[in-house]
Amino acid sequence: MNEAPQSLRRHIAIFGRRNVGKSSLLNALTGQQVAIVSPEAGTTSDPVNRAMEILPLGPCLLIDTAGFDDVGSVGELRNERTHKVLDQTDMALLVLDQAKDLTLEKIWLDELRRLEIPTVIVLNKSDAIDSKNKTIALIHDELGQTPVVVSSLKGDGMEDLRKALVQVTADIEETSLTAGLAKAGDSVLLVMPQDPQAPKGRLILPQVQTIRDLLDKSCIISCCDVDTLEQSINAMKKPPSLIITDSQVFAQVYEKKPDKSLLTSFSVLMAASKGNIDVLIEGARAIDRLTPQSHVLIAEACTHAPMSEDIGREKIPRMLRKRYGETITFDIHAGKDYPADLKKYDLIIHCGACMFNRRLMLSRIIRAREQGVPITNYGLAIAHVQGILKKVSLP
Ligand SMILES: Nc1nc2c(ncn2[C@@H]2O[C@H](COP(=O)(O)OP(=O)(O)OP(=O)(O)O)[C@@H](O)[C@H]2O)c(=O)[nH]1
Ligand code: SF4
Ligand SMILES: [Mg+2]
Repeated sequence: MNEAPQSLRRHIAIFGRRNVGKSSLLNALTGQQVAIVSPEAGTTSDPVNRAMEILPLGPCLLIDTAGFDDVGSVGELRNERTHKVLDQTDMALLVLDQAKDLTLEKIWLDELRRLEIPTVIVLNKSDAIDSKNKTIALIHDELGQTPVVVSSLKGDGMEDLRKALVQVTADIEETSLTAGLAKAGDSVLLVMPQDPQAPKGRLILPQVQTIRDLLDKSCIISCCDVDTLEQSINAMKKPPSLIITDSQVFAQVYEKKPDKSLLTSFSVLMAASKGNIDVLIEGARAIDRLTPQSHVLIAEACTHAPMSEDIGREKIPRMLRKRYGETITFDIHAGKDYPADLKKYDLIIHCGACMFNRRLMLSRIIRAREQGVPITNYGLAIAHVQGILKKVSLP
């Protein structure tokens, strides 16, 4: 339980052709022989994950992949798996061991740049390269970036690689969940109804993460249910500066909240920390442009057994049917299998992605944007339909 959840680890994926030393690099970075290495091309057939701390980056998940130049029908399948890793990649290491033909590397680098994934180019096998400076210059000319030079075999250059990773991290820093909404000494009231959807005996991840974020900021935290909201506020010497609510009871909480208290929801905080909040708000407004013929994709990032009164499968469809009638249609996709072709949809309503890293949500947002389909999340959709979105405080 002391381990950082995967969603909070920086996902660093290692890409490159077969045999360039990707698995050796993972071993050299972790200081352990975790990935199988061999002179045979195609040794790694499926992505291999390894959790580790990289100081000062903190908890990371290194992902070793199969070489992206694999051939044949099985090779094609491996390439597809490697390509799928992009969806969860916060940072990439693009590994090469020569500079003669960089056509494939160029294609991959273009894809990484398109997905806005910060990338470090790594020239491996420095111990076996004769004209190092010439090779570095060629790579720079072809790919527009100077490689970090390492030898995974000898362990050389690992410190330079860590430094390069730290440098690119600045681009993808996840901000504090309550950034700009709460500061040290503020009193914050959390409205957390524990309905049948809530897991028995524990709190859900967005609530746990919010409490941790507020504790780190030295805020004064209180929790209540909607039924005890008024009592809780009355018991306070002054109104809380911020109320964070479960989005399903937005409207009730808004009715009862003191004028001076800011109001937001756990899902709004998640939307801001996991994705691009502006795009997701724009997506929520697209609800007004739906018609009785619209086709909506409900996307859940993980698979869980549907529950009665499930927010994605029941509450949101019911809410939109009430407005647009029974002919509006919904497709539900759960887990990592997110449809590649989104064009048939008029709107995507995504879950809060609490179990996943920021990159997964960002890559889904980029894909939706490229295909011209608006995307929002559960909490923002509910807030918009209830007419509360304008009144919600954004981090
Ligand atoms: N000389 C030298 N050889 C290396 C270095 N890094 C890896 N190798 C060798 O290169 C070969 C391939 O290494 P791997 O780490 O298996 O390469 P890979 O990219 O994971 O290969 P696939 O899994 O087949 O895609 C092995 O024989 C390694 O010993 C290095 O820094 N220097
Ligand atoms: S479906 Fe989405 S919001 Fe629900 S637990 Fe999974 S990742 Fe979190
Ligand atoms: Mg390998």
